Amino acid sequence: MGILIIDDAEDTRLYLQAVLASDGFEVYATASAQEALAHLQDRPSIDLILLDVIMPGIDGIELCQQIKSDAAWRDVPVIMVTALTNIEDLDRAFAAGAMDYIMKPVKKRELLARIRSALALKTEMDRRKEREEELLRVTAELEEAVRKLQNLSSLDGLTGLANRRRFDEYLASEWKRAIRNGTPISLILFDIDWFKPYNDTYGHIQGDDCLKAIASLMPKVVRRSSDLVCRYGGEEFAVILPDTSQEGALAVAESIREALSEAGIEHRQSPLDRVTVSVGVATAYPSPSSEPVTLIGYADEALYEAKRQGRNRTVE
Ligand code: GH3
Ligand code: MG
Ligand code: MG
Ligand code: MG
Repeated sequence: MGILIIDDAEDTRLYLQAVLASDGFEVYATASAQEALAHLQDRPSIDLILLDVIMPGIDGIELCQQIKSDAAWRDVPVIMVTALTNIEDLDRAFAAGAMDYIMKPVKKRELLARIRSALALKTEMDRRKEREEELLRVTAELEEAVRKLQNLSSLDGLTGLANRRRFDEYLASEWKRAIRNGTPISLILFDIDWFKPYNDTYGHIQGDDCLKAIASLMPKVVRRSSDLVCRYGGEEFAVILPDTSQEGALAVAESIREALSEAGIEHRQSPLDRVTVSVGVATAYPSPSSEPVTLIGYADEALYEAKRQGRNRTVE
């Protein structure tokens, strides 16, 4: 254990040094604040500081303040060594961060007892700090794991879009918000045209790739951060558009349909020789007596109508 003595009186320094060295401590003696600071810079392995109060230049209390305001030394316990006449300074010494004090003339047994108890307190504080840091780390890891699980449980594994569970949650919460704010909410449902023949022709793996390709087109056409694109079912997708009128939703729906058609994914069994989608759009002004399921019903009817009218079109 390394102890740094700071005292301008040589006899005190020599005495403290002798007592501590004979008790097995590694002792460093300095005669001024400047000398002590230089020593601390060079030798960081100091476990405790014995600090005289009255010294020419920077006195003990000011030095204690300096040490305690430096992150590198903050945790090193400081014991003030003071003459009876400086007892009024003790309040200031404790305010400056001193852990304990000892009166001059220093008695050997008291000195060793106070040093041991300061070092024990320091060890206990270190242990507590370690436990707190460990607890913080574990808490952060746990929060991260919970976030990951929440993500996993709300995302569709194939496309990375929101899944049906997330769709239901988001629609319910946005429905409530729309009631509070008196704003509309729109829903787009779209379904791949002739997808069964697509799978039959190209195989299920390419069918999956087609679903992924469609999902990856979505960020370009659905841009508001409050909009949520979901994989609603097998080859059916949904977009929840909070605070969006019928007109706005129709524009988004048409840009989805066009973007897909323009992507030109080959589909020999489709009349247009490429993958297309049919789109249904519905808009509601939610009220406390209404339910989100009615909006889904309207969008579904519109989608069915788009299929009936020949596919690759949007119906509201
Ligand atoms: P329509 O134009 O009327 O929508 O005809 P369709 O053939 O697309 O409709 P249908 O509902 O008969 O077929 C949907 C097909 O989508 C059947 C099913 O095998 C396929 N499908 C559903 N989910 C997946 C999936 O995750 N991967 C693949 N590859 N195919 C899927
Ligand atoms: Mg002095
Ligand atoms: Mg379908
Ligand atoms: Mg289909």
